[in-house]
Amino acid sequence: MKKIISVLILTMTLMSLSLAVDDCCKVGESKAKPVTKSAILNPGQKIALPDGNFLVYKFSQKPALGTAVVVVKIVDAKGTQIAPYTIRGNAGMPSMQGAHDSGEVAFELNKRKDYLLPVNVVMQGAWEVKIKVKKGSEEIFKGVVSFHV
Ligand SMILES: [Cu+2]
Repeated sequence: MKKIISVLILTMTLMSLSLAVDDCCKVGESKAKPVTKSAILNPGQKIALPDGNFLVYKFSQKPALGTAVVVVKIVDAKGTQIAPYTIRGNAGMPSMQGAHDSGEVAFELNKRKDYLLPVNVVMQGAWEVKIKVKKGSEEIFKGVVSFHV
């Protein structure tokens, strides 16, 4: 009889342990929701970000063979230019996957708080730049810039 009781106690202890493990992992999962959809970005178009700020992009000049510079500006609800994020871009030709991919590169800030990304356009055709915006460690936005040279 004593044996049965101790087995029961052991089983119950193990069950409560596994419940505790379940609880821990569910909490972890509900923390951050990754951004899944990429927005299509058009030059000059103001895109609303989830935290109330806005993103606008343009090229410094019409893209041609050579270096094309993507310029991203972030403005708050009052229209003041700010730079609260880390922005990264990955440029390449979608029809030639991997052939000229830049890899993910960080945009650099200038004094006006413009985020700048030089793209090495080595071939005529359709190009795209995939852009990711992070606030701290949280990814809050993904977008794609398409252009043709
Ligand atoms: Cu190519």
